[in-house]
Amino acid sequence: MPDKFTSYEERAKRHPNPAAKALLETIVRKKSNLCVSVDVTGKADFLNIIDIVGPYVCLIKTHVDIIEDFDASIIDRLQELSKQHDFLIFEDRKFADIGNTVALQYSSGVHKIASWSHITNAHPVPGPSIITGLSSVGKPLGRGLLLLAEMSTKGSLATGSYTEEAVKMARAHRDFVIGFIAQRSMNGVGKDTADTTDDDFLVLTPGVGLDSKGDAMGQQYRTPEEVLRDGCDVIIVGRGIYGKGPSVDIQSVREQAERYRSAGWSAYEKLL
Ligand code: 6AU
Repeated sequence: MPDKFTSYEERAKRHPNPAAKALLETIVRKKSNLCVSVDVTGKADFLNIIDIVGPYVCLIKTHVDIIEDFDASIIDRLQELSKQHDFLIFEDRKFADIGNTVALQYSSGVHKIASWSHITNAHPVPGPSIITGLSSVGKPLGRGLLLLAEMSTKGSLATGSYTEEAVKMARAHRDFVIGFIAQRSMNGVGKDTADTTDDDFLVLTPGVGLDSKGDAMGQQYRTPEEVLRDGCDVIIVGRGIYGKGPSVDIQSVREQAERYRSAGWSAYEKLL
């Protein structure tokens, strides 16, 4: 895989995990490798933005714990929009605890993430037991997990041997771990040369912006072209699309969503 560029279409055909397969198929069907990160705190803005960007994305990323007026109807509507506009859902929960605790956080509580989120993510810091815990809940439901192998922030500690160990953990749990939050392709990372196993990890990449290089809190942005060239598969864009608030300009959100979709797709086509 690392030495040969493979299309999303070919990868969809052979991917064993249902969530990864569905994501790759959606990318192909909609010609979109764009995931919009909807980091707003009001229910109305949250659902409005998703309704507007829905046609342009393969995936919607949520942080449901930041919604001030959260109730179960938000999830019902999110699921309706997911069917109507044909996108998958990724709750960016960043689990980071022992297996037993993350299994409860994933299945239960106010948000019941596993029941509606096709994909979620976890920090590898506790070791493989975090995968065992999440997999006990998510695998029977056909869900997929991403490990945070790298981060987009200045001074991130997720580098070097930490990143390599994360990839090794994923390799040992391919049935449930579908890839990474990272800044480049993770195929082949941490492998000894004798190991010929063929990696096909999805890489979803935050820290993407066309007009800005970062924010005042350590975020760093690269362009869709730069991240695709480095082997990333999905671009995650938040404020680049809906601005920094407080109010949301719906017409501009639509234009930016199409602009980023088109930039992400042309960057991919250049690699084919
Ligand atoms: O485009 P932004 O900067 O408005 O939003 C980026 C989104 C935020 C972060 O919580 C998330 O991406 N993120 C992540 C994820 C997805 O796990 C990891 C990371 O290293 N950097 C990052 O920004 O919702």
